[in-house]
Amino acid sequence: MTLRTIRTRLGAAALAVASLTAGAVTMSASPASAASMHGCSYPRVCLYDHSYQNGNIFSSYQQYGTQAIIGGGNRVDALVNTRNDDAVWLIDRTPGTAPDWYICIPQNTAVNLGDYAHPNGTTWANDADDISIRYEGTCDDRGGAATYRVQQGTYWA
Ligand SMILES: [Ca+2]
Ligand SMILES: [Ca+2]
Repeated sequence: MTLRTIRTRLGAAALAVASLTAGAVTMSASPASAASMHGCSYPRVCLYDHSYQNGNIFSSYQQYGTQAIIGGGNRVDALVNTRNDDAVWLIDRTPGTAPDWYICIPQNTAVNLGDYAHPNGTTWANDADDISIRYEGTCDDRGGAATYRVQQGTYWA
């Protein structure tokens, strides 16, 4: 066996290990587990440039209540919520025009905001200014019922 052949076989083995690792990460993202997801450590909420699959985390949060997004408004493209009992709201402030808007991401959920239409005619990518970790893990379906689906609505501060 030449050195070149050995290198090729080692490369193939490394690829096989990488595939197994990727599979394990996907499986660990099950609800109700105190687990990290997509590089975001439990019990944090992480914000990403680009997608949560291929992007990078630019800030993370674990305190209840509303605060300005660290790293800038109109920036976030994706969110990963590793928390088991708390939903998260992203709030788009619209100065001079009431109301503001929010999108609610339930517990143990990862979203790419480009997948959600915003009332402003774009998607929710690059719109949120504030973030709020809630005391309940569900979102309001706007009919008064709790749901584990992403929801949005008007936000009267
Ligand atoms: Ca947008
Ligand atoms: Ca905004």
